[in-house]
Amino acid sequence: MNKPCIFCEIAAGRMDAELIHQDDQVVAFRDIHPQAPTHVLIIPRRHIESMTEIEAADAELIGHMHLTAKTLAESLGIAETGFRSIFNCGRDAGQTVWHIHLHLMGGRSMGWPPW
Ligand code: DGP
Repeated sequence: MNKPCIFCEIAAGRMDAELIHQDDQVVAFRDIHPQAPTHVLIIPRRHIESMTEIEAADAELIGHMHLTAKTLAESLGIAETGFRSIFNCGRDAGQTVWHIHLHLMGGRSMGWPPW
């Protein structure tokens, strides 16, 4: 039997996570291995494996994920100093969890490009 998707489990409340926000479309929670003082993941409730799978009908959902990142950046106090919001897509980008997630990171200065 396939293992259940961990992010589907978190979205359904069957697996613990430090939730920051939830609504009918998305859930946001703290990353278990934070790479910045503030590191939150914003996921859709609906299982979508990767950004290569999104379709035109998902435009509103993806927009909502970005608007949620902006709102959370403000409420978490990283909007003024700056933050990064990233989707990793596929192996070369380092995607390890196959349920799309928008990383929201801030609270330290970051380099570019991200190696
Ligand atoms: P990515 O490399 O873009 O696929 O990022 C996956 C992120 O998910 C990584 O930063 C660690 C985080 N993560 C993996 N498993 C869990 C978990 O069970 N709980 C939480 N809160 N975060 C997780």
